[in-house]
Amino acid sequence: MSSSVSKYFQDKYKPSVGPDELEQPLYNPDLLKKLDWSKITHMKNGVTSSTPGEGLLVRPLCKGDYDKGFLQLLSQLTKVEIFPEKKFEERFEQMKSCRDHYFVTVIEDTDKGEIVGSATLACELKFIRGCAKRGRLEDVVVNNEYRGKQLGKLIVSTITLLAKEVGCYKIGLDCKDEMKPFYSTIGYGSEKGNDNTMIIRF
Ligand code: 16G
Repeated sequence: MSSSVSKYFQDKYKPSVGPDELEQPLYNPDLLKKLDWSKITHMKNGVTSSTPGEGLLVRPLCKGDYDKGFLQLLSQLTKVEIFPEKKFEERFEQMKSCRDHYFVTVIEDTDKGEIVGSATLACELKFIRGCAKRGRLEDVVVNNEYRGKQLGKLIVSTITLLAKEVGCYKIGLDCKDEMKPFYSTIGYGSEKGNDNTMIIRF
């Protein structure tokens, strides 16, 4: 790559593709600049998506992130096969072609050039509530070695604010029971009489 993804975003932070095709962001990074952190009280030391901490960068997933340990990070959440880069690029393009639907957002350790946190906002278009949009918080993961830096709260709050910014009327999530206390510190909670997630696994 002629310059790193992180340098590109730090220096320019603009939506066009980078000097190398691999630097393509999944969605317009300007969206992250619009997030309103003013009402967020659970982050300490002024940490936001624009000021994530020394050597860290919050940005959209990029096509070149296959080489930055993105799949390896996801494998800390659930089963992930490490498939070839071509397959990653195909899935990336599929997601990108569903305009305004997938907002995979990552935290990069820019010193190491490694993805250390990730979460996805998936938007579902509906006919109800005047053709509303519902957000889903998916695939939240932070590298175990980066505990204690508020990165979990940072990535989840970023996705929550992003959902608001793109016009979702609500955002929800499924998680393991043990994670409920964590999400409740960030404003997520059960609704009375509406607290059931039911699934069939295939
Ligand atoms: C968790 C994730 C979900 C992910 C699933 C994978 C959050 C908030 N929830 O429930 O997004 O897809 O784990 O587990 O990140 P599975 O592979 O067993 O379905």
